[in-house]
Parts: sequence; structure tokens; C-alpha cells
Amino acid sequence: MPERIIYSEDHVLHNPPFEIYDGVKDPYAEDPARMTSIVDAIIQAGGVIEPPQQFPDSNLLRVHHPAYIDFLRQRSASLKEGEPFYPSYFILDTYAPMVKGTYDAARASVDVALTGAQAILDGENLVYALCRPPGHHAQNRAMSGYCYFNNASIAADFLSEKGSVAVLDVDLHHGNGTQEAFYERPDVLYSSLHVDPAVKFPYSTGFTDEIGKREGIGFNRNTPLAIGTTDSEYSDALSGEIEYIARFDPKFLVVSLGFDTYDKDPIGAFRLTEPYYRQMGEVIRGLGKPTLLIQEGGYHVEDLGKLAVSFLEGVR
Ligand code: OKP
Ligand code: ZN
Repeated sequence: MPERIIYSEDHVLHNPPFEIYDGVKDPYAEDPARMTSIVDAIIQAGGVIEPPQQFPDSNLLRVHHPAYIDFLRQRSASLKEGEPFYPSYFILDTYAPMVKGTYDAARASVDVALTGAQAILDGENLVYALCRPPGHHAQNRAMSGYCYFNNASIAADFLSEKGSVAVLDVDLHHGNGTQEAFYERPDVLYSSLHVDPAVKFPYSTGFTDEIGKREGIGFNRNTPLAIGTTDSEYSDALSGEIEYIARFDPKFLVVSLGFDTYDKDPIGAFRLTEPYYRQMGEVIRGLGKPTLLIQEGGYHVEDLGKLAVSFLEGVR
């Protein structure tokens, strides 16, 4: 169990009733109950949870445009209690509804990530930041796919002041926002394994030919995998990326940790099993780097807690 697990109750302030696709309303998959499932399982397994510290906006401003931050803050505040808003600008898709508490929840999620990053700088070897809302789709000036602020990018950028960073993204979906944030930087390697974007969200990025730009060439890696990917197929692909990261030899590792690769995930596409997450954790531990885990997706609310505990038993 990680020595430090950071969690803010403020995530409950973000609770949109629906997401909309093609004019059809669906229940919001990124449900606050996701956190309850993980927190309960962690406490059951003997973990200790602590609240975040507050960090200044300067860290947020290194990843997000001030006009976007202002928009999120002011538009959230302008909403009535229980009134959802479906933005049509500062957004990439239809999957980022806002409510009155969206800014406060997203801002607290950033503080959770930064508190985790600070703990790593203070010498901790393994820290779990229980971020909600998730972040890896959030761009410099756009929300996308349940994400508002890019927690993993903000934390990785914060760590990068003290040494090189590898961001390993094992969420089911390509982290288009994180890729964008570091696309031209050689000091932060981004490696993502995800479902083939030709057939699943986010559709437009996550292909193998996106290798970085200028000085960043060779420091962006995408591994798209087929719908139906199994434990052993995933494990083979992950080993390849672990080797690449080991050669990069970063000072710090950030893991964008999604459990939507689970075989029973309601919006999933892969077939990973509960015991496999323990193995995934072990392989990541094998890198031997100070590691910050940032929670991203995973939507099978009932099983999420045991998937997280399985992973933690491996990564330790
Ligand atoms: C966010 B994260 C289901 C379609 C879902 C958006 C997925 C966002 C995933 N009705 N499309 O990467 O887990
Ligand atoms: Zn995802």
C-alpha cells in the first residue's frame, strides 16, 4: 500500500446528470460513486487517506491558458444549483458537461495531483493521487472526455523542474491532452497504450506516427491495441514500453492509471482481468523509479475498488 494516498471530498461537487451523444442523453459514466468504491476498498485493505494541500494557480497556468481557466471558473459559478451546461466552445467533444461545482472539483483534483507530486519530491517512493474528475484528455484550452484540468500533465510538469519524467498512460483511452502538453519536450516522455483510436474515443489522436515534434521527436509513443485485447496481449505491449522507459531512464515516473481496460467496464473495449492488474503493478514497480499514480478512468463502479487494490498489491 502506498505510504501516501491523497483524496479530496470536493470531487462530489462535479455531478452532471447526463452526457450527450448524437442528441441522445446517457447517464454520466464518470460517476462520483467511482471514488467511493476505490476509497472504501483502500481503507478495507489498510490504506490511509489524507486530504490535499492547496497549490497556487502558477502550476495550473503552465499547462492551461488563462482564458480557459477563467471560463471554467466563471461559467461554473454562474450556473444554478442542479443546472447542467453543455459547452460548445473551449471543448473538443460532447463529453464534458459542466455544473456549478465543476471548477471547484476540477481545481481540487489538481491540488490532489500536486500534493502527490510534492510528496515524491519530498522523497516518497510511491504515492497515489485519487484524482476526480480525471484529466488526461484536457488540453491547453479545451475540456474533453470527462476531463477539465490535466492533473497528470500538471504534476509531471511540476516534477520536471527537478529532473526528467516519464508519463506512462495505461487508461483505455489515448491521453490526447497529455500528449499535447509535452509534444515538443525531450525531458518528459509520454507513452500511452490504448484502444485503437480509429474505432474508439478520442478518434483523432493516438496513432503510432505521432512521435513528437522538434526536440520532442522520439519522446512521444503511442501503442494502439485492438478491441478485445487480452491480458497476455496487453502484457506484451506493456513490456515493450517499460523497456523503452527504462532506456530513457527518467528521474520520476507518473502513471495515468485507468481501470476502463477491465473486461466488464461499461464503456470498455479490452478484456483485462482483476488478477492482471496486480501483474501490471509489478511490472511498473520493476522500473524502480519514484512513482506518482494519477487516477484517470474506470467505470465499473462496483469492481473499481478491487481493481485498484489488485494493482496496488503489485506496485506496492
Ligand atoms: C475518459 B477517460 C460512452 C462514450 C464515452 C468518452 C470517453 C471518455 C473517457 N457513452 N466517450 O479516458 O477514461
Ligand atoms: Zn479512459
